[in-house]
Amino acid sequence: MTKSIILYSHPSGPNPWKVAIILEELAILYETSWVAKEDVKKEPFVLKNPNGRVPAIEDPNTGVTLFESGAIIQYLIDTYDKTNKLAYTNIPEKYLTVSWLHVQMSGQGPYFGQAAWFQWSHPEKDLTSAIDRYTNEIKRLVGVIDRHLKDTGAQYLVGNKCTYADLAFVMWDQLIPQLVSGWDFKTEVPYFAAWNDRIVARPAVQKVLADKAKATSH
Ligand SMILES: N[C@@H](CCC(=O)N[C@@H](CS)C(=O)NCC(=O)O)C(=O)O
Repeated sequence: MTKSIILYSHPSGPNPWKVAIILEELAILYETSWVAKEDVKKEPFVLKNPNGRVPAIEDPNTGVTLFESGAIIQYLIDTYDKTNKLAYTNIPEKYLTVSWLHVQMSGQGPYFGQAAWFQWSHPEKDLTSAIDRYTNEIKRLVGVIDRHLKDTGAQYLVGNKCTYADLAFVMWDQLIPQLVSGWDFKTEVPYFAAWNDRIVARPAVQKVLADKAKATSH
């Protein structure tokens, strides 16, 4: 497994960076191939991801091409996490980790994404009810994680090990101060805030946040 994986990405959205975090955590060789926004829905990129979005990967070590960040993360764990650094093998922990990844993919990603769309990109501007809907969903979901961490007394979503599911949340969570302006979440959801701080402090996450800042600065 010595050839570099190609990660198809573009600088601004959080989803490709979720995959970069797993690549960094597992010290997997990779190169980033930037796909311009106007090219994601066209050939040749749609031959890699029929849904026309980044991320996608190509792994020359196995011949696998994959799309959807959650599926890519599970592939990287199954193929490269031989010491189970970021995953459990025992049941139910193994599947509870999958549950939280699904919460990220079906809840956090889409709702945070819609909040961002209606605040920053939608052409019409009289959008109070749409913005309220999605910012309330952000607060609800953050509250779910806060309560879960409080109830279990654990450091992470599944027990006391940081898994790929915890890591999948961190890029979107970085946007909370911008998406829900004026929300003192450090005080209102302290278990969530401490969990987020633990994840952000990891060297792999720091590296990816620095790479993203660099990629978006020009
Ligand atoms: N569910 C997908 C979402 C991917 C996604 O929305 N990617 C954004 C960038 S963060 C994108 O490609 N946007 C361009 C577009 O939709 O045209 C995943 O997690 O991989």
